[in-house]
Amino acid sequence: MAAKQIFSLVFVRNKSDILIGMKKRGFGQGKWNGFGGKVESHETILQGAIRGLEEESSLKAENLKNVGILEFEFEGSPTPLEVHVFETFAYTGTIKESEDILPKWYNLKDVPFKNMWPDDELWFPYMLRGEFFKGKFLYRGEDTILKHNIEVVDKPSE
Ligand code: 6OG
Repeated sequence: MAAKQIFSLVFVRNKSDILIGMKKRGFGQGKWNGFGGKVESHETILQGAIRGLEEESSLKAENLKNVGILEFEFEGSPTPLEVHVFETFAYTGTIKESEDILPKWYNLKDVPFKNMWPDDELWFPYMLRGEFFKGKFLYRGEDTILKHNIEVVDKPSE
């Protein structure tokens, strides 16, 4: 099996709302998701998360908190994805649309799961409860989860 690809995924929140972005092109096109992307070899995962959020929304995060880890395998692909999920309630800057992403606030009661990666609906409740989670998903294409497992684990030390 090839080495994992490491990604960040950042959600900006306040008490009742969550900021997500519609991916306008590339992998995950047409889906709402958090912000982020591939972590580069010269940066830490946290640095990659801060950079990814800023590139895609123009916001600078303060106090990013790691809330969970997701591992995705795609049928027929040798390279799993390891996605490190972060949230922040504190940020500076003004939200701006980028070439790739259209950001939008949603009330937590109206999160558009039908237009998101199907795994989101399964692990969002852990994030919203503040439970550190580890999820594993096997996908067929972009829309079908063949197998999954989510567990609450101790948060790894940073
Ligand atoms: P860029 O292509 O924007 O990075 N990502 C996923 N997120 C969820 N919720 N489910 C998946 O199921 C995902 N696969 C990838 C990681 C892609 C962004 O999308 C996330 C990155 O934040 C398969 O550089």
